[in-house]
Amino acid sequence: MRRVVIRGGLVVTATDEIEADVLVEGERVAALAERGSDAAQGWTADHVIDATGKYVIPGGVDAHTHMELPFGGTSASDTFETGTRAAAWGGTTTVVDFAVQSKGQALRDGLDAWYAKAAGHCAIDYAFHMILSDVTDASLKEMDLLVDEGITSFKLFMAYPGVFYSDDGQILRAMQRAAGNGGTIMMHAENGIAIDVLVEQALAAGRTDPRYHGEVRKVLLEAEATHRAVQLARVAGGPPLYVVHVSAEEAVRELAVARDAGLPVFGETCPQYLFLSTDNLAEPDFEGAKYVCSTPLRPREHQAALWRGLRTDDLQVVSTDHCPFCFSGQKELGRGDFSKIPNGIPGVENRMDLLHQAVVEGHISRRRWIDIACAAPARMFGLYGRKGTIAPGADADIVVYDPAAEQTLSAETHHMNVDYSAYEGKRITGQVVTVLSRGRTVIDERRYTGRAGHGVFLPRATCQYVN
Ligand code: DUC
Ligand code: ZN
Ligand code: ZN
Ligand code: ZN
Repeated sequence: MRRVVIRGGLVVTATDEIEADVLVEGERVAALAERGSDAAQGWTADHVIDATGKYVIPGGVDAHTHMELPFGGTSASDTFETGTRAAAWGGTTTVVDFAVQSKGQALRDGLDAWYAKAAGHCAIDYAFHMILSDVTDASLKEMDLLVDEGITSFKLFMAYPGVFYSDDGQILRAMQRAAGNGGTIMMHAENGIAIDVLVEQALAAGRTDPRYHGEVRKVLLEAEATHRAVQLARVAGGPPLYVVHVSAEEAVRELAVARDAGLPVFGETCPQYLFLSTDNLAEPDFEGAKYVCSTPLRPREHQAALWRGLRTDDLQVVSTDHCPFCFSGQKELGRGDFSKIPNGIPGVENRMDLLHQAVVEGHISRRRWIDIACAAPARMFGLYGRKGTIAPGADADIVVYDPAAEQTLSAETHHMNVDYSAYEGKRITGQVVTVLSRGRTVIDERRYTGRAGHGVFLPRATCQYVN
């Protein structure tokens, strides 16, 4: 078995910071030992990685990506091959993508289509959530089978009437089923029925620019939907409820109230809500379209509440909602009608760096960085033990991170298959140097050495997150 030793770094996990060397045997972490200890000195290795002056951190777990998602008459521009390669460049070694059930389709068929898209193409390991867009007696029964297969989380939409939308009765039924089979309910919490009325009124009044996307998708309609989701989950018998892409202070408050009451309610936010704002949506010459996603970007004042939520554990996870569409030819479909701009922002490559920048700027601690980006998402979605930490027996998904390197984010240098960066020109202190995925070096001192097809499908346990 190949033995790799990573020497001289500061190992940072969600719970510890230790000056330790790490021994990898084959695909797993075999041991950690204090730097300079007899144990560490005694290790022989086929390959030694010098991590002096660097952090040694677990590979990132991005629990929210949309590779190749069909949306608004087009399709997200990253394939599993290009998207997972970009993830590796950014220090992420696991993605959990969303398989889609279309209206009228069996869950089995939607899921099999996703296995087919991903199998043999991924540079890093991957798992799936299942989007439910047609809650019927048949699909409720299928949920149980999926849980047994390691697809243990189900996303429902209170938004997008006619596409992904479920009404309150369907949501309640899916939640009841999850309460029985151990599944987690993920919720896109926006009142899409009300939003569609406001969209129609805005367009009729000639308000067609990208910034109106932000104006019609009101904070109150996110907060209302979040509140309703929490109450429905309680009525259903309390399956774990994970609210995705929380963007607004008022929504964080709803989660905090639920968590203070001891409910298994969780929240995710994304880098775009922490670093971008409605100012971006208002950029001239239709450039605002680059920042159209749902939930939408909010006025800058909301960011403080999101950072606070991450510190107080009212929000547990930062994922990307990576859903890239090129400006040219894709975002442009919405010129003259913001409702036709495909929704989504690219970011799978940028998450670990942006959150390290947040450490540098004092928003979160170093350990909290690893918690929200690695450990908590692994626990939340039943991957902990294998993913999200550096410990004997865990998969050797390890990043050597240089906290002092300076870089500038740009579409010219990123590896995502999209023609713009939402963070163009942003200066970041910190950079990924080397990445191991199950013991294999996929980034070697900023050279890509990975391979499409190295990544394997990860069946998941049910939620392991303990409040
Ligand atoms: N939001 C997005 O921005 N894109 C895809 C789906 C979603 O809910
Ligand atoms: Zn969503
Ligand atoms: Zn999403
Ligand atoms: Zn090397």
